[in-house]
Formats: sequence, structure tokens, C-alpha cells
Amino acid sequence: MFKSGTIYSNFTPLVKAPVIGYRISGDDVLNILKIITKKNFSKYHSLVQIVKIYKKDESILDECSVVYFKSPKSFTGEDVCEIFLHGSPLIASQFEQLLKDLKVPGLRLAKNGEFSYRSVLNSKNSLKQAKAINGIISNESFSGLEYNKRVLFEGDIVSGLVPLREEVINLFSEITASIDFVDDEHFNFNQIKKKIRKFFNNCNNLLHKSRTNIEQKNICRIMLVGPVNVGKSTLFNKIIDKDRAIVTDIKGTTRDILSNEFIINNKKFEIFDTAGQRSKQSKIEKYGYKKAQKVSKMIDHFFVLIDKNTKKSDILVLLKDFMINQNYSLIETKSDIYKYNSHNIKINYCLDRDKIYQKLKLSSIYHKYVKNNQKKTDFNLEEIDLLARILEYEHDLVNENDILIIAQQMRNILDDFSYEFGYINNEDVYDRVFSKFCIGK
Ligand SMILES: Nc1nc2c(ncn2[C@@H]2O[C@H](COP(=O)(O)OP(=O)(O)O)[C@@H](O)[C@H]2O)c(=O)[nH]1
Ligand SMILES: [Mg+2]
Repeated sequence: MFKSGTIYSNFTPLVKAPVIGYRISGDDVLNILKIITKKNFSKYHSLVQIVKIYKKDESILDECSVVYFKSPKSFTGEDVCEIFLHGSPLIASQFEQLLKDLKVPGLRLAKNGEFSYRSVLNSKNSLKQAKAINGIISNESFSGLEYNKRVLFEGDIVSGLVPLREEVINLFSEITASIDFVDDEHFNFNQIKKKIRKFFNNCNNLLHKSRTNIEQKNICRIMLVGPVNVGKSTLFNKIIDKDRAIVTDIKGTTRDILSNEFIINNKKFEIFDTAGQRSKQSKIEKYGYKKAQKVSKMIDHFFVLIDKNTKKSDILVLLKDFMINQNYSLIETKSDIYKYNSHNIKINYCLDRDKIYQKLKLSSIYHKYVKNNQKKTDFNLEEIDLLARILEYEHDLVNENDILIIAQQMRNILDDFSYEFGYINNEDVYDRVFSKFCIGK
């Protein structure tokens, strides 16, 4: 993957937003900044500068903040600059065109992950830390987030795999040495086999512990159901704070099922909007309604939305269709135009988002379905996969009596660890053989 050259890429999505950010990394950063801003950045390491960016015809492309990081004190270890354009995809495309028109030899769009890759090559991050950045962004869970942050800020050492990695290097060194020094009394085949069994026992224990920690339920799933036009999509948009679902007063606008995750007060939810229930459904609506019924099996809690026009019998049909028992709240909508005299929750679209959260009692609903004992974890999902992969060797290795085959299999396990921690080479191994077993002293 690695090719030299100066690389650039947007680091925010190219969508309408307050800012769109670009990062450039490589030997030509100062040169590029000089051409596009007419300013020499060499003395401005790590300082925000507000500058104009000029197009080829000298007109102004944008006025924006730029930060320059002098090598090696940058994310990649190379010269880097970060440019915060006004968040217009049109400006972003003009900016990319400007970079292309510079015709700087080797200047090109970065490949996926190339900035992180360069940071590893230049020893700014370990392989594991680069992966942790990905883990932080990927929103696995709050415990996963805390773990990945510890890896990034404190280093590989916090990983629960570290003791196993040490164990496997020691074991492989011992096996290698036993092959090369067959007559040495240090190496007893039965001892080695005992250590192999112990190694796999440790793997099994760790896998069990980490799985129970990480697979704890940490999300509460809520579904909005109700008659057509009652205001489900309006509430859905309000809750996720996006104009994502189409809201109209034409009956049957929401024909498929939409879902979105949202987080409030460290609590993660997924909310589902559904097609409304009515006697005359179109074919696509019927399909959407059926799909929602299927998904309803994984739902923790339902908000059954009703208004003045909803009959008791409609509610009973909904409860039956979605197999709802006690796990629902009745919510009366459009309280700005209708007067209700019940104890049900009442909402309307004029309420702000926080007020809606409060009225819907989202916090207590969460605690009803999600246990609040998220444990600290020393693993992420990828590391758990690695443990499971290593355990696939267990049966063959424990039953193998040919030391050469055992050595080969252990090398395979070492290589699996290399994907997590960077390559473990034969020198690491031989260092231990000689220092630990005092051979040839
Ligand atoms: N007055 C009033 N109208 C609302 C309220 N919530 C939704 N509506 C309107 O009711 C219509 C149907 O809303 P929609 O969210 O599409 O209903 P859905 O079919 O249940 O998804 C739209 O015209 C909304 O603007 C509300 O609180 N007050
Ligand atoms: Mg709808």
C-alpha cells in the first residue's frame, strides 16, 4: 500500500455542514500552502491561522482556518496541514480541483487508512493504537470506547492479550530451542506439552471472560406504532434530531421501516418508525407493516401513538399485531390541537427535543431493559475474534507429538498475534532463546 508522495483527503464527510476538513501530509505541504495561501507557514507549527485560499485565477476560493504541523510533531510524523473550509460540498470540490491543478509531482488522494498507516510506519502510533482510533470512531459500545481510548492514550500494554502474546513468544522460543539443542536437558518434551495446554486454558478463560463482558446488552430498542397520520414520523424525526423520515399529511407516507440510533446521557437507543396501521393499506404499505411486525420481536419497548380519532379497538389490533404485552406506553399526540382528559403521556410537535425525552421517560425505560453494570473490558471485538481463531489450533496442537509440526503451528499463532501487535520476527524469538536458556554461554 505504501507509496511515497504527498497525500490529501477530506476528514469530514463531504456534505452540507458547518465545516469540511481536509488533511494533507507529506514533503510538499509547505510548498502547497505557499502556493494556495501565499503565506509561508514554516514558523507557524501547531498554530491556527485564518487565511485566504486562492484559486488559479487569483480569485478567492475560501477564507478559512489552517493549521500546520511540522514533521515529526504531527499525526503521521510527516509535515501535515489541516484545512477547515466552509462546509459546502461545492467549495470542497473546487478545493480538490485546485490541488489537482497544482500539478505537484506525487500529490494524490490518500487511500483509505493511509494517514494512520504512515503514522505506524513513522512510529507515531503502534499498529494497535492505529486500530484503536478506528475502534473509537466505530461506536461499538461505551465500554469498548473506554478500552480503545486507553489503548490509544496508554499504549498496547493495556490489552488483555499482552500476557498471552508473551506466553506464546516464550513457548515458541522454547520449542525452537528444543529442536536446535535436542540433547540439552533444559528441554523436556512433556514440559513443553504441559505449557501448551496451560496456554490454551488461559485463552479459553480469557475468551469466556471477555465475551460475557462485551456481549452485555447495551442498547434499548424502541418502536413507534400507531394508526396512519397520528404523528409517528414527526416524533421519530424529533427524537433523532434529523429530518430523516418523510413527514406529510398524505396517508401512508411511511411505507417501509426506518431505524436510527441515538444516544442521550450515555444511554444508547435504537428507534424504529413504522408504516401506520389502517384498513385500506397499499401493497407496499402492507409489506412495510408486515416487515415491522417481524422486527417487533427484537423490540424492548413500544410507543403506541394515538390521537382523538383512535378507537379502543384500533389499539387492541396494534397490541395484537405487534405482540405487545406490558412493554408499551400510550402516547397521545397533537396535544396542541386536541384536548385530552386521560393520564397518558401527551406530546405535540412544538415541544423541544429535551422536553420530549423527559415526557417519554426515556431514561427509566432504558433502565428497565438494560442492566446498568457495564463492566470494564480489556478487549475489543477484533481481539475476541483473534482469541477464538487461536483456539481453533487447540485440538491439533494438544494431540500432536511431532515437535516440528508443533513448532510450525506455534509460528502460525505468532503470526496471528502479529496482525494485532505488529510483526514478531525471529530475532525477538532468538533473543529469548539465548537470554532465557543460557545456551552457548
Ligand atoms: N397539529 C399537529 N400536527 C401534527 C403533530 N404531529 C404531526 N402532525 C401532522 O400530522 C401529519 C401526519 O404526521 P406523520 O408524522 O407523517 O404521521 P405518521 O403517519 O404517523 O408517520 C403531518 O401533517 C404532521 O405535520 C402535532 O403534534 N400537532
Ligand atoms: Mg410515517
